[in-house]
Amino acid sequence: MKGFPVCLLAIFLGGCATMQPGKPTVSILVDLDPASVDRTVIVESITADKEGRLYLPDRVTGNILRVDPKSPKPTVDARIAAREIKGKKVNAAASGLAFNAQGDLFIAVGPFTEVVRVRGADLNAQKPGTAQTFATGTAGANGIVFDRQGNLYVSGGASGIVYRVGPNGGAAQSSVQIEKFSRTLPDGKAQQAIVANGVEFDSKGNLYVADTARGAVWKIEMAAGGKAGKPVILAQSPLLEGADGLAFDGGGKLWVTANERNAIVTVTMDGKVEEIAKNGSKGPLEFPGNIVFVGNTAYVNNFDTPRRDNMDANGKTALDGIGASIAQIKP
Ligand SMILES: [Ca+2]
Ligand SMILES: [Ca+2]
Repeated sequence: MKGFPVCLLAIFLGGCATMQPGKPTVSILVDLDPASVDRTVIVESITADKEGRLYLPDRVTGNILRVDPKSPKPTVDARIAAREIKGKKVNAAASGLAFNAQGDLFIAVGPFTEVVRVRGADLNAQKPGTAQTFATGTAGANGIVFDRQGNLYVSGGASGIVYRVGPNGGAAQSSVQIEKFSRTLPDGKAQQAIVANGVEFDSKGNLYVADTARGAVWKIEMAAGGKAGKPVILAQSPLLEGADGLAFDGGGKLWVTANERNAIVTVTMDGKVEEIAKNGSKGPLEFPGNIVFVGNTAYVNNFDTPRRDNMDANGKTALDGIGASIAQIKP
């Protein structure tokens, strides 16, 4: 009843739902490994194409999974082949992914220190395409995002570097440096040192970087021509510990997954942090990795890493809950 007077007023102003302060609902769209809860599929990130279909790279197989929310049965639409590096087989273990304006899909692959590309025409469940090298020299490649000029920005994890790659790919250049930092998790043992994780642009072309280690979001103003300003902290809060993926909603509010807290929080442009959803180890959020909006619905990949609030009562595994999956958040 708390929102009732506001809602009554809103009826006269022509709307009600958007005025209601009620919490959004979180549920599971699809279990990506229905026979298991034990990481036979591992998805660290999610994105959507222009038609609203969802894409997630599976670290176990190198498959790029596609899920249409209207009929959520995953298909394999492309693959990232494992490589032999220094005599050892190295799996792609892909992280962030993003489409460019032309509809080609780009995927950050930390173990290759590369960003790879699948052409839009090769995203095909009947004949899955194979990813090819697009950008090199991106050590710790994690989150990726395009600016409006078609330049690709790639976060470098614990190094704090955000790389920049032109629209034609090639060797990455350092664009932004977030100061290094490390935090000890509440177990007193695990160290969290990733300061450049999820990356996102706002409508004005400013860059935002999720700082997992500090529990913070950085803002970087970008001058015309792409020169980056000095990073400033937009928000820092215990609610943001484990900050991983970022996405703006239609109202210009930044949504952040706080992976190690099994939580989703929002950050306003004046730095106010608010918790939207949080749960224990049983889900529906299980170490949420990234977030993407399709209309008013947000989709989140459950990375399901056994850490902090996502661990079972035994403090070692994350076997309760559903495991690798996509959670949906509806207003
Ligand atoms: Ca499962
Ligand atoms: Ca789990």
